[in-house]
Amino acid sequence: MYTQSFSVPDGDPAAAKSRVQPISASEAALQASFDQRIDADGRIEPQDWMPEAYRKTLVRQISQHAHSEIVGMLPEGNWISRAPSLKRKAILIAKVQDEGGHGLYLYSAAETLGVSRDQMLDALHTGKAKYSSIFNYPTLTWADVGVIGWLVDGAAIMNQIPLCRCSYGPYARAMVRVCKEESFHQRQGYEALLVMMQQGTVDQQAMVQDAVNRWWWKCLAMFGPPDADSPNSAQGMRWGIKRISNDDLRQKFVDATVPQAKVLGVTLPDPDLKWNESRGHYDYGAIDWDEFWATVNGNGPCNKERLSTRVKAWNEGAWVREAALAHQHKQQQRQHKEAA
Ligand code: FAQ
Repeated sequence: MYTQSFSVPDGDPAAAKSRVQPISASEAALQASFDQRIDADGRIEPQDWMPEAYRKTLVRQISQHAHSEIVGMLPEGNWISRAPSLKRKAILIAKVQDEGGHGLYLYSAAETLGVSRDQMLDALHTGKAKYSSIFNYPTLTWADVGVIGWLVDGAAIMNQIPLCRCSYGPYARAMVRVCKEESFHQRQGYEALLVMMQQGTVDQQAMVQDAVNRWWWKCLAMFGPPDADSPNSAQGMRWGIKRISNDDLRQKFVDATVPQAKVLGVTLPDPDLKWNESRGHYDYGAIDWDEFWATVNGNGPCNKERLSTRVKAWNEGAWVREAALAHQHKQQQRQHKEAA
């Protein structure tokens, strides 16, 4: 159900060109060949010339995405020791581990743009870098773990499938594997909720509904500000980094999720949510953007806790990184000796 179209909205091909002004004849030629490749929906690879603004945009987006994956391990990681059965624990460990893996593919993709992992992590740990707003909310009950799988991973897949066709090769290729794994994450969450709703007690059903009430609006905000207030969208779409706008993805997510909520037997907490025959989509109510921006700017319920947990893990892992480097150094020395 999330393998929605990879289609790119039709647009004026001239408008698809970068607006960066060339500064010399040789740069003009490089810019022209870059534009041509973007217009032809081709891929840009690390060794290719690219405008500095394109590189910076990718570093920003890919590193934010990587940070989101590793900070995103924390809300669910809190439940590994409290999972209700061995089966649920095994699934949750695998899921949280996958998110760590996604972070690593994405840091590697960003490194191909000339930024180091230490620089990116330093930006995260000092609070300069953004990561997804959604991971600054608490996971109060076991039902939150199911709802994160169903709704948060569901929203993430909706946003990430178009990124498999992103113009930057290493990012696009990383996203193919990420999306396959996210699909399992979404399904395990939905299945865990289905068991609680269909075989659980009244209290368990109420717990699921409460979790849905708390996460629904936050998931809609995850897609980013409305298109009209999204400073990066126009250029990102011209460069083929973003393929579908924030609002269009949000709408796709609402349309895909309403029928799933019906099967599950939960109510989505929006009195304005109704099918609009003429639009062929569900209408939905107003998102609280003040609350979203407060969270993005560091004042959500768990921002401080998430960041301090990350910094603590980084500091406590210093000896592992040092030992791995020392081992690598020793092996290199041995290889040099053998080669001599
Ligand atoms: N949270 O102009 P736009 C996951 C910022 S992974 C925080 O629209 P853009 C897997 C935005 O950065 C979830 N900040 O920006 C998982 C920009 O600030 P800047 C992450 C946000 O880049 C599941 C400003 O607002 N996914 O969930 C958010 O064109 C379960 C203006 O916005 C990705 O990162 C937000 N929600 O579009 C893991 C996907 N939204 O940088 C564990 C890749 C916007 O100018 C458990 N990223 N901002 O200072 C993207 O697709 C895009 O970057 C958007 C934002 C759509 C997030």
